Amino acid sequence: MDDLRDKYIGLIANAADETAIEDLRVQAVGKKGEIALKMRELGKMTPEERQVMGPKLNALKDEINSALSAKKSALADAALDERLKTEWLDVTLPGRGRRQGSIHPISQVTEEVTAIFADMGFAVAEGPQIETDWYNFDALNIPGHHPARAEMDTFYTHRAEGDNRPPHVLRTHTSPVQIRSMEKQGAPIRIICPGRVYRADYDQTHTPMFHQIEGLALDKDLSMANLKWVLEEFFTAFFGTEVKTRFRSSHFPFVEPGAEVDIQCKWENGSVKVGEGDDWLEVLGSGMVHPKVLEAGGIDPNEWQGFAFGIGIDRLAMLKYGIPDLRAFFDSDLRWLRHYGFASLDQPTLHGGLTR
Ligand code: 2U9
Repeated sequence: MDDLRDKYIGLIANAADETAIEDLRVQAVGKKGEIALKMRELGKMTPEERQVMGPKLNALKDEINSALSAKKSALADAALDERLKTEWLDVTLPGRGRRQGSIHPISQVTEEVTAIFADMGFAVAEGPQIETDWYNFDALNIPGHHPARAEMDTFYTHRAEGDNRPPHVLRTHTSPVQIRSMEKQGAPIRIICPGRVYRADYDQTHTPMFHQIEGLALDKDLSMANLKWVLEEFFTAFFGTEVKTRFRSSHFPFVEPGAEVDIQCKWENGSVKVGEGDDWLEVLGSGMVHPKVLEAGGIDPNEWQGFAFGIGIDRLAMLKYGIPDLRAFFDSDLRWLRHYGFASLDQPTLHGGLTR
């Protein structure tokens, strides 16, 4: 028994790793190990011998088990020490700074415009960017042969060969959203519809995708006077200074009468200042909703009437924040975004002030 003890205590002391320890455990105290074999021999002994050898064998088994677990944890400690030597971490080092994103001027201006119109009782409505030609054109009093269809440089989707239905279009304005809202909600209604629109055009002042906000107000007794007040109220809040407007008669198929609206401005060293001077800058189109358009939206033109307008958001952002080239809006250039972007906590509210 002493030989057995010396053998295993020695082997355990020299074990190189946890696998060796496990092998020794099986060999010494496992089910078919040496101690188990000795235990089996107890059966052949006299009761007196068994009384002496039984407790001795158990004590030896306990001693080997303790030596095994002591060696096992010593090996684990040594392995951890070895790792800590190479994998140490200096917790006093300063953290790595993370770059903060910024709010794109178009998102910022959309929020600003929305906050101003919300204050005048307008809710936000949204709709699909891929539209049927009925919602994008026919419902807006632009029938199939109308020259406005060609003028709008529309993007058409592809139809399978043999499918003769008119193709869907990428909406050329957000007006289909107003038609859908009239169908769903009826009158009275007061909504603004911000969103992406698409026209096949590309130069310094046009991109094939751009952003509009259109407004629609229908009630029993609305007139151009209400339209003028709403727009003047909007421009004054948006530019933070009183802005005069000029209405010029104009034609759009979806309104009658129609008007283009200019805002008061001054040109100074090649840049424009809104709300000062004697010059005029065209910024939006508007008018009283055409009776045929009301009918297309399921609304009785003998009972209801109202006004609508459309503004380019990108244009508004360029004007307010002095951004020169429209194309840079969509280049995803991080330097541009850092320069013209807004802090994410700088959310526009009427009470917090809309400008930086
Ligand atoms: C419905 C009825 C009438 C919205 C209108 C315009 C005139 C207009 C342009 C301004 C700048 C588009 O982004 S832009 O190039 N928009 O000139 N928009 S009236 O009239 C509507 C819309 C929907 C149901």
